[in-house]
Amino acid sequence: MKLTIVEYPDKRLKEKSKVVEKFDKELHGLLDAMYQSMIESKGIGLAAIQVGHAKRVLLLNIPDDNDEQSRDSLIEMINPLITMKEGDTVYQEGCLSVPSFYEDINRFERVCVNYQDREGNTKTIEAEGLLSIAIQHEIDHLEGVLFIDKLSYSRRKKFEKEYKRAQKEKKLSKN
Ligand code: QAP
Ligand code: CO
Repeated sequence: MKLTIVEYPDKRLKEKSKVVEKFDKELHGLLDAMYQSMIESKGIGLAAIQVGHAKRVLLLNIPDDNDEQSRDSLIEMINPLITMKEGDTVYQEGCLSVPSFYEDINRFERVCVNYQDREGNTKTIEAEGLLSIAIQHEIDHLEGVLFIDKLSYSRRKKFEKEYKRAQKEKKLSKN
């Protein structure tokens, strides 16, 4: 299964994803294909809706201290739920669905999350730093929310202008 990344302003990115009830081969196939797409696109996080599947599924793969990404640290979250959030932090975020745009976004510093793994086992994780930010960013995708939706009115206007210009140039360079 070869997946393509859905890019803004595709309407699918606004869909609310559905709870996963079957932890079967089909789900495992989606997870494996998502991992491949995320690594190929040099991403550290990916939600299923970004490859056109409206399921409450996401991947996280934060690089280590040597900036290396290893499959050993891959986290697969199904039906995640934030059970605790505290503190504030700011990070310059990007998104595979909004290529080449980065902006400072406010998030909680620490979160606790309950989720299920690919077999349906319940797990819990406490996260801070980049992992905590990535979890919040990816869970937003499940609700149809993009990081650009969190920008102030003026920064959002600036984004729309810059992004449309970049898209136009992208199209021209294909000819
Ligand atoms: C979400 O984002 C995230 O524009 C994952 O040209 C963001 O993997 C987690 C990417 C901030 C934590 C902090 C973006 C790759 C990857 C681009 C990504 C691009 C190529 C974004
Ligand atoms: Co994203």
